[in-house]
This record gives sequence, C-alpha cells and structure tokens, in this order.
Amino acid sequence: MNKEILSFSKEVQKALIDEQPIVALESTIISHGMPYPKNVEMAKQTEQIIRDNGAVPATIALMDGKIKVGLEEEDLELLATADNVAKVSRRDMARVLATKQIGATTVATTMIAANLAGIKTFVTGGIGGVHRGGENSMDISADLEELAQTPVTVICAGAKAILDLPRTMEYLETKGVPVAGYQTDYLPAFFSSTSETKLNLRVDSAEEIADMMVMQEEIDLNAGILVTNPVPVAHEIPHEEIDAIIQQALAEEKAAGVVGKDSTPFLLAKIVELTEGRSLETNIQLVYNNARLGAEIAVAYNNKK
Ligand code: PSU
Ligand code: MN
Repeated sequence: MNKEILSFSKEVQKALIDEQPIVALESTIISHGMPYPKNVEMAKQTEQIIRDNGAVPATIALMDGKIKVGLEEEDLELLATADNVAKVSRRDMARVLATKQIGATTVATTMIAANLAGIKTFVTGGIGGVHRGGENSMDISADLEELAQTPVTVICAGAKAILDLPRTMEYLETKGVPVAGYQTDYLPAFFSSTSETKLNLRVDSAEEIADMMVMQEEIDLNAGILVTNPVPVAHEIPHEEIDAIIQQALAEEKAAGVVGKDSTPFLLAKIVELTEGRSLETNIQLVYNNARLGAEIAVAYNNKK
C-alpha cells in the first residue's frame, strides 16, 4: 500500500507519533445522516468529547484524491453543506479517489481508512445491516462484510429498527463478528435503548473490550468487533412510539421508489420529519454517548500495548 494516499491532520499525525489513543469518526453521518447545521455542531462536539475523555479524534473523509484522517473545521463545514458529496462505501472508494471527488465515508470505508492509518477504535451512531425485506431485495449493507474482514472495533448504538435486527445478527454470526452489548443483554435499537433481540455477549467495562481487541490480534483473526452501546434512557424514543413512525417512513420510501444507497439517508430524513426533530436529538445524544465509551476503549487498549 502506498501510504501517500493518507493525509493526516497535525493533531492526528502528532498522536500517531506519540502513540496516543485515537478514535476514528465517519463522515456519512455528517453529509447524509443529519441536516445542517446540527450535523456540523454534532461533528465538532463529538470530537471535543473524545478529547475530553483522553483520546484524539480522527474524522475521516475523501478529498482531493486523498484519504484525509483528521479534518480541519473548514473540511467539516464543507462536508456538512456541500450538495455534491458522494456517499462512499467500499465499492465506490477507488473511483471517488481517482476522480478527486469529495466523499463521505460510511462505516465500511471508515474502517478501511482507520485500519490503513493504524487506528483501532471507531465511533459512530448506527451501522448498516440487513434491510427489512432483505431476504428478497438482498439489500445488505457492506458494513457487515467489512466488520468480518477489517480489524477495527466499532462502537455504535446498535442498528436502527428500519433494519431487520434478527437477520442482521444472524449475518454477523455467520461472518464471525463478535457483537458485545455494553452493560446490556439485549441489542440496543438505536433510537430505543433495547430490543427483543438477545445478545450472546455482554461486557461491563471498556477494559473487557480492550482485552478482546488484544486477543483478536493475538490469534490473527483480522476481523472487527462490534460494541453496541444503548442510548441513555432519558434520550430514547421508546419502541412503541418509533415503530409506527418507521412503518410510515418505509411505506413512503416504497411509494417514492427509493432503493440502494439512498435508502438509509431517505429513511433517516423522513423519520426526523415525522418526529418533528425529536429523532435528530436522540441521534445526536447517542453519538455523544458512544464518543465517551469509544474514548475510554481507545485509552484502555492503548494502555495494553
Ligand atoms: N445509520 C445512521 N446514520 C447514518 C448511517 C447509518 O443512523 O448516517 C450511515 C453510515 O455511514 C452507515 C451507512 O455506514 O449509513 C450504511 O449505508 P448502507 O446501508 O447503504 O450501507
Ligand atoms: Mn444497501
């Protein structure tokens, strides 16, 4: 690999040299996951929470034919406002880099970039998964395959109930991806702190996750770990409430004929509209909660090296 393809911010460059704990962050959540200006506020505040908890944030995006690891404020602003930002998953990466387009990285591509940069911990909101009806449409996020083949630990709030949660878990089981519930026995469902899907693995501290990360390396599994961290109950939207809204969003998606990579952004925006912004507040709070845990995990892992 030609490391010239990576372009580091000063803050991240220094952290790598000094062997400080680093947390990667994605940019699709900024460009395609939330409206302006909440998206850029969220991005900056998430970075600050990571710093306040003893780690260095590295938000990732594709710009000028480079994988930028660590963004300046004007980069975040551009990603938050420009309407020509590509949503870049694994299959799109080479083309967007070759044509020097602006690209926002999904969970899959942020994992690829973090791994190239030597960053082991990555915080996001929610991962992609098996969409409802995925047994027919075969709409399964490339995020799941990436977790199976790239050694980065991803901290999320579970998967949104716009997805088929039991099938998403089956897929990850087949691919050998450990899915840990942080202080919970049930899979958190993004807007809701819990779901009916029971997990096989519960961890109660960042330390336990760091131990697993070290062991995955020791046995050369070359695969990720998924940590699911429930949204704080004070900020959740209970199941019963969000389910009806999700049903309506899915019906509107079908009527509008939206498919493929446009599905997740369409559904998220529709849910924000239907909840009059409440889902956006929940989304932001769960990212902050993940940032705190992600920083703790990065620090715990760094202490073991
Ligand atoms: N879930 C969210 N917000 C997001 C995404 C998921 O709540 O912004 C983004 C992430 O970048 C994730 C991607 O990797 O959507 C999944 O898209 P797809 O299903 O097309 O792989
Ligand atoms: Mn898809």
